[in-house]
Amino acid sequence: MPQSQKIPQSLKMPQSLKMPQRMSFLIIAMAMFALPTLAAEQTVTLNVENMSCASCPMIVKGALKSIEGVRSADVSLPHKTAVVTFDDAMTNIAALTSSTTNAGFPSALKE
Ligand SMILES: [Cu+2]
Repeated sequence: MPQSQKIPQSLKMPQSLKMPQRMSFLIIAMAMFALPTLAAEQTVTLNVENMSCASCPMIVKGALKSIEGVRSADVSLPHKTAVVTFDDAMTNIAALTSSTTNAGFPSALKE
C-alpha cells in the first residue's frame, strides 16, 4: 500500500507550510504598525534660558513631559539644553518651547 501512505504525506505538506506563512504575515503586520510609529518620532535639542540651579531642569523636564506625545526629555543644567523626543503626530516644537516658556524658561530650537 504505497499510495495510502503517500496521501497523508501530501496532506501534511501544506499544513506544515501554513505555520510559517502565518508567522510571516504577523511579522509584516507588526512592521506595518511599527514603521509609522518610528517615522512620527522626532528628537530635537532646545536651548533653554533662565536655568540657574539644580531644580530648574526638573521644572523644565516636568513642563515638557506634561505634553501629550512627549516620550522623553533630558534637561541639562550645564549645557542649558533640553533633548526632547516626541511623536510629531501628537505635538510639535512650538508646543515644546511654549510649555517651557510658560514655566519661566524660554526655549528655542538649537540650530
Ligand atoms: Cu532653579
